[in-house]
Amino acid sequence: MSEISRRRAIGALAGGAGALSMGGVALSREALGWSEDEGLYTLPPLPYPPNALEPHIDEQTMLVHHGKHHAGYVRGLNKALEMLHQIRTGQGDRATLQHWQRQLSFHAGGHINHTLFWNGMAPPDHGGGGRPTGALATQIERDFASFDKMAWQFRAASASVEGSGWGWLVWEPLGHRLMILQMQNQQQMMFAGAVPLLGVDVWEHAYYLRYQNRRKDYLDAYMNIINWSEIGRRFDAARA
Ligand code: MN3
Repeated sequence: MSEISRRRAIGALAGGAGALSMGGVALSREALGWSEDEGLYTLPPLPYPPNALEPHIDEQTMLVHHGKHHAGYVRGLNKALEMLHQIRTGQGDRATLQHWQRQLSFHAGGHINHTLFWNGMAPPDHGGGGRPTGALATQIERDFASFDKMAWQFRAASASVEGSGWGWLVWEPLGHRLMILQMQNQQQMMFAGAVPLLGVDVWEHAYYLRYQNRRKDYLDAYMNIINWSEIGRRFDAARA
């Protein structure tokens, strides 16, 4: 996924098509936690209480996933940016450039993926689950024949990611169509131009406490908490 596409996705997330009110919290430019004053990324709060997605995703998983794993990506991103700054200005070891470039890609991927992930879910009684409507629903029918076929491929592709990674529904703007992709780790196997719309985390840390090795059960549960209105908003923004 190119940086431009990531920025487009985050720009959309940040309210380019109008602020979204979710759980009383309006998403804004601060959705990604960038602090202009400090020149650092900060961990954005969850858009709902950590127990809000029970029983589909349990509170302890949410607390550890957000407070430890996602926080780690934010720290890693800031560290990579700082080390690359030092290398550019002659204070750092140029021989380590490749290492920090890899760190940048991995941790920026982690931070953006998780920010999209949290905001792409909602409790079932606050808009989670169901099916998309509007232009996204029409596009899904065009590109996958039906919502059910898309949902099947999304779950199957996500279930079969080797090791740690993500399943994504993306907008491919050149072909003007939706696609489902697998992502390994936080950044591999996405192609330039793909705009992320819906992504599910299939690292074991996302489901192991409740589901152990039953990734498919976790994915079935995940379908009950997808915030389709937010995904539809990202789709509209990606095509604008
Ligand atoms: Mn994760």
